[in-house]
Amino acid sequence: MIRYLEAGESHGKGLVAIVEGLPAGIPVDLELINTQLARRQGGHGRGGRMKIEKDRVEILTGVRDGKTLGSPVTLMISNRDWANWERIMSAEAGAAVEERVVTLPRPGHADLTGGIKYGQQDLRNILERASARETAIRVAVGALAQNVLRQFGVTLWSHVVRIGEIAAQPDYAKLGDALYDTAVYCTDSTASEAMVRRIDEAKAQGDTLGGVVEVVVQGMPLGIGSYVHYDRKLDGRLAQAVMSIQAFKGVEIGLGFGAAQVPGSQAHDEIFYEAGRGFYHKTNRCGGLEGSMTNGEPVVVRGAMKPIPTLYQPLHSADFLTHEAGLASVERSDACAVPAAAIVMQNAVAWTVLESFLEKFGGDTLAEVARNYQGYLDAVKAVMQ
Ligand code: EPS
Repeated sequence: MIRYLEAGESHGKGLVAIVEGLPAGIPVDLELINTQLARRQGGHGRGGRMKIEKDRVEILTGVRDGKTLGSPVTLMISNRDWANWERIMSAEAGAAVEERVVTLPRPGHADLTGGIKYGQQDLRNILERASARETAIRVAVGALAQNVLRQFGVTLWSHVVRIGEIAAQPDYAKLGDALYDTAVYCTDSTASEAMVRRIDEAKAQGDTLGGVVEVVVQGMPLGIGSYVHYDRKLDGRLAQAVMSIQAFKGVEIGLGFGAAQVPGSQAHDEIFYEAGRGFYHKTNRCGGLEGSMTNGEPVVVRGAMKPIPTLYQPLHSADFLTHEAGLASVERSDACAVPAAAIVMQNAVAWTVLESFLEKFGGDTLAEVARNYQGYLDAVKAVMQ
């Protein structure tokens, strides 16, 4: 129903996306998109590049008078750093490709395998696209999806639940806009202070830190996704969305890996019924997904991010061209981008949730989708009573 393509290099002119299939008549709140972009740039532990960039989205096509037209929507984010790279990254033959050449691949990055696979001599040609700079445009696309979802009362929040060895005790009452004014987007203020100290320590040691982030989707009606075939399963689609984010190495839904450690009596959510309210659960161990369909409870997804591979105290490497031993290349780095990754994951999940939502309720206009949605809610209500 909906799809998008996106492109862009980290130090190129900018990042672009073409989003196709959105219904006509969706109000587009640019502030919502730009707020998500600003949050992605924030969080304690970010490096020098974020002082250069001030990401704002530009809409080139598909929106008029503040509403989608049903035609493809083109989004663009300019790279301010382009001013410093224009000669080197130029598309024209004769670009200054002899400058800022990278030949010492970073362990854990795409550099080495990418260089071999794509037949390059300069590993810059790999890192430019592998860079997490790309997540800026994915956040813009996901924030556009959030514009659609909020028409139906679906809202998404993200927060940090672990940085390195410091784990938080989440306080879900604190999920809200004010969270993103805090240092590491963590709802546990004691853990938050410890995380800031730990990030400073890692930075001083020239090291980097990973962590775990969680996304909560509120307001999803039950029955989005499907159990009938592997590629309609919402669990699987969410896992793909999360694992497609740079540096993510694990994903969990609800209890996740924890469900493997407890007996069935503590792994599932018992079903209750109350006249007027219908069927309900008292717990949400399944993270809002049973049989790969939403069950009406909040959807809870976690992702694990490994530490960023660009270390100021670089790891051992070997030169791509001379094969001599050396230390991995480093220009600039973030000591910790886990808070930023929370925002990236929130928007990646928003896109996937919207895909499944529109598969069920899709139409050419917002009004048509709203009719389909309301008709379904009425049918659900009839069963509940
Ligand atoms: C990144 C390296 C750094 C990060 C970048 C991701 O870029 P630079 O080498 O220009 O300092 O700042 O992240 C972003 C630019 C961003 O917008 O998040 C990498 O190698 O993945």
